[in-house]
Amino acid sequence: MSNRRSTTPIAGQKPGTSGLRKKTRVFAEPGYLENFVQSIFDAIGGGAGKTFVLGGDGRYFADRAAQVILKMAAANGAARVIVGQGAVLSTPAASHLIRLNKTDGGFIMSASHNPGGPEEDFGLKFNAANGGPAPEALTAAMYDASTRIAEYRIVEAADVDLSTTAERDLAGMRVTVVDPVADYAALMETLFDFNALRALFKGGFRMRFDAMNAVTGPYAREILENRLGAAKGTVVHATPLPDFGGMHPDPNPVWAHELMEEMFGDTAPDFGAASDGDGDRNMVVGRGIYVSPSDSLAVLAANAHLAPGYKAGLKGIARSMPTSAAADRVAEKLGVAAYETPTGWKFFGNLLDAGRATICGEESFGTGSDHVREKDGLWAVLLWLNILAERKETVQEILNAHWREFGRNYYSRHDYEALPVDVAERIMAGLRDRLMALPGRVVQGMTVAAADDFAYDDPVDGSVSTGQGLRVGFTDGSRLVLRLSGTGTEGATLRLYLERYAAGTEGLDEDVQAALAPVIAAAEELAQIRGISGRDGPDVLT
Ligand code: VG1
Ligand code: CO
Repeated sequence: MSNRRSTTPIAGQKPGTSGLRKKTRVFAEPGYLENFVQSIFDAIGGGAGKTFVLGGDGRYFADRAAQVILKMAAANGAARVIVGQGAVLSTPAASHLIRLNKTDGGFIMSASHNPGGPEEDFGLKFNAANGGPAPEALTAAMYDASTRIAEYRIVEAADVDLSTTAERDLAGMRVTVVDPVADYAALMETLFDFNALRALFKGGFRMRFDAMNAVTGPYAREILENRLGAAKGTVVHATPLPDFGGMHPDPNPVWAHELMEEMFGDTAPDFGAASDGDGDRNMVVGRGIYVSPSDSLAVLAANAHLAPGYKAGLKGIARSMPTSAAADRVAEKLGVAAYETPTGWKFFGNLLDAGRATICGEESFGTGSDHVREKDGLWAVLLWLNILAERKETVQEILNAHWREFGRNYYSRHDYEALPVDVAERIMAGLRDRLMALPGRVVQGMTVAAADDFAYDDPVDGSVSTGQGLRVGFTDGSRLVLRLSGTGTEGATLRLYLERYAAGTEGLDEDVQAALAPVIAAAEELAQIRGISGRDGPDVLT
């Protein structure tokens, strides 16, 4: 029987900030997943003779999607697919397997921090041979293919047993089912001083890692509890569940509130951390102190040399545009280059491949390095632990010292979720139209220094990405940025990013929202988010 099935294009298969994300029921519609997977094969020049990695965060529908992807890989002539047992792989672990096995790329089934379940979200993204998310040119080619598709290929075969590690065969294609954790854990052992970390825990150091019923549970248990000797029970919500147990696996103070309560309570351990659905994000909390992701990036960059994997120093530091400039100050001090890229990890790939940057980060709880080509939640936690072990100080002491040395970039993101698309676009258009006239104007006592719609010229391949966020900078270093989310599946989410710099040594201990009050007021004056949307305030504040 022929492997070819005729089909017609389905509208809207356009990958966003990180792959294609839709409601699960949309992905489950007949032909939806098949069309997109074939569009990926078409965009990469076919699958013949190639090797791929396959895995995901274990969310609802992933078990069925994995079988479809395997059967389509076989029909497209792939030689081999390396699959995480149970079709599970964290995003950084998938990136590592792509690189370790020198494969042609990988399929990651995840909608990351979006909730999972039949009524929630599913997603699929393709990573290239460098282990990183497909760059814009490739995602554009996928979308283009999806608008012209006429047939897809799939073999008729029984489902492949993915429940145990083994070599299997699917219509002549090798399927290698691997332990999702082993190679990743081995990589971590090469980067961090596991002896020092074992000594730290042996000395009574206590931590809580909230895996939020998502993919990092088995990784964190193996590394923190089994290899490093952290007390049993250090990892909570450690079993990945298809609906994340109803949790919203987004590691921020709002969704990881259980961890926040623990860390601000009387019996708080020394260190707390949480991760997202697919394991690439991290939130870090000290006893009684929350570490903003932008500060975390800066502290990690400033102290990375304390971990064995980075003792030679950093080649450069890259951050996404809306991320605070705290990391730039570290780069300046270290005498290395600082890069500012659009939102989304795909823009760091070229800098990492070219050896221009070692550490990268985003304000959205993402940090990583050149060890893989994705952000990596557990990596960030281990680097923090390595730094704590070496400096023998608390998180609070380390942050205080950092701010005294570099000054403090007060920072917050205000999200307005599920706005009607036309309302969100009206707000964006209103500010965009006023940008040109803003320089020199005084708003809330601050003078606008520059205002633009961010465009990125990739210094490695010369590609240009426009329309990446509206930014207004003030002469005192304050800044506001407005952009639309590219990961949501319902309406439009508007993100307002706010920043104010305090050089110190006075004024380093203010309440963040209070410190940002003039910038918040300036944003409302210039963009009228509340005015136009009729909302009282943001839904989520990080
Ligand atoms: C969000 C974050 C962005 C991150 C992306 C994927 O995108 O802002 O920094 O790279 O999610 O992260 P957006 O377009 O919604 O702002 V993940 O952990 O969802 O893969
Ligand atoms: Co994620």
